[in-house]
Amino acid sequence: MTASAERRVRKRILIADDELALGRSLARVLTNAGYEVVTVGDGEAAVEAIGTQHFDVVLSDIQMPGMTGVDLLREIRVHDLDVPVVLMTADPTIETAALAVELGALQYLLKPISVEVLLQGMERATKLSQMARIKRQAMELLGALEPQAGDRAGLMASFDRCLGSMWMAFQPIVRSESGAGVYGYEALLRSREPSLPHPGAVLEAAERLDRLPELGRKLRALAAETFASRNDDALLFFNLHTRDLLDPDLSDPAAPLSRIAPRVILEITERSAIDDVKDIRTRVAALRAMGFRIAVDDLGAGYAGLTSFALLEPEIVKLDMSLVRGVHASPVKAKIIGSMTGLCKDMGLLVVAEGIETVEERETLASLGCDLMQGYLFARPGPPFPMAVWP
Ligand code: G
Ligand code: MN
Repeated sequence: MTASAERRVRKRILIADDELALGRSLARVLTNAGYEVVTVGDGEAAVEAIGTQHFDVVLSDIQMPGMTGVDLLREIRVHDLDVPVVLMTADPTIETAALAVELGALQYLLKPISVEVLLQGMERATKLSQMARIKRQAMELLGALEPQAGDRAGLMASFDRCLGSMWMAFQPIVRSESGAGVYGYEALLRSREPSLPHPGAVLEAAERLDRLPELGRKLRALAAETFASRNDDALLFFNLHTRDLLDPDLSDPAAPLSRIAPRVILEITERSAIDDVKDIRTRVAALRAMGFRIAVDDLGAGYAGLTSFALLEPEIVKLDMSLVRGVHASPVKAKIIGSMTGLCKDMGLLVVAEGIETVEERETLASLGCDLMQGYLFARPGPPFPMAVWP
């Protein structure tokens, strides 16, 4: 099925609310909008429905007798890891609502809910529900991640040497349409330390030595310093470690990267968990208020589910290169990418395809709707700033 055909199937919504009149009126609005709706009056009935039927979205009240919406969320995850759960509450101060989002609810809606907010919320939720399914297909296709092993000896000395000699490479990100017009550059850590030869090794060392904040600050300063000298409108794509979100320096207005925030896209990878970062939504909102934009990196190769979309509300997504590789010869990959780009377009997100190495991959990705492209085909990462070609 194509992405548009998938979208035409009627989506099923489960409403759980002990105020039956309200549940019915929500159901009426959603049915008129083309959804198939099942309404139940408490959490227990909701759990039973979830166990026996398929739903694309669950819309539940937070305070219900017997079982709260948050308990319900936990129960639902026993049966279905992906279905988006949207919570409703009449109490804007309620802490459970914010907590529920950190636990895995997609969002919460404040009662009374206007028709417009309801329909918008359900449209986003059904799109993300499809996204979660497609991501799971991608992960099954690509296989799980392998844990990294390592050796501890000499790590401290190696890391010190590395910090003193590392540099930032930049790789252009080009527009799919205009034949290599540069949209921005991704900054990439490069090490000169032989015992920590690639970025993964440097990050792992920093993690084990508890020195991630120091590494992050240094990298942000290096990238910002180099980029500040450009006076065009190219954007800087900068990779954050999830731990960086906890560093006050990241949101310090005086920090070097903060000063060019409106030109910066912060990439946050799906390869590590973000839902254990305390107050992540507040932190991301503060970054956005400073002008930063957010990209979900490595889509298709990391965690399944909707956490990254729910917590980060990204402006940009970057498809992992394992999905991109050989896409012209893989109908399964092409279908997955086509569905992802279709959904992202509907949600107003830009899609970057990473790791493009051949003209065949580029042509297929352009036809599948990727807006932006990055890879050795256009330019390898290099000292500031490599020229992009369009072979
Ligand atoms: O995790 P993230 O997607 O930020 O990593 C990007 C990495 O991919 C960089 O280390 C970069 O050197 C590498 N890279 C960039 N373009 C290509 C490419 O076309 N092919 C391959 N194999 N690697 C690439
Ligand atoms: Mn990246």
